Amino acid sequence: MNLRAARVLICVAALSAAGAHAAGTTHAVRIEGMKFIPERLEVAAGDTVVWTNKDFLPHSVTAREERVESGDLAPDKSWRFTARKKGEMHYICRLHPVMKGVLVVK
Ligand SMILES: [Cu+2]
Repeated sequence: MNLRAARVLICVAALSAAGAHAAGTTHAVRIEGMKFIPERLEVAAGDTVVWTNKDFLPHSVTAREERVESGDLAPDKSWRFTARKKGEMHYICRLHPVMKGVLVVK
């Protein structure tokens, strides 16, 4: 086994150890073609959601009522958010308010 493979293995082991204690899993939402994909995502309280902008222009993840704001996400940038409050969080892209998504926290 080369050094790089060994490092990857150690890393995976560390992550699984951390996972045993951490409450939640991580979910991915892609921002592509002026859409949040998936548009509706169900997660458990304590889970983390990572939005990644795969478009060529900046976007945001904004839920004003919940005071959730990613800031402008440049192309290829990601933003992570840990969902703590149960319920539906409706969000938009502040720069293109036609873009809508909903995070359902159970
Ligand atoms: Cu946008």
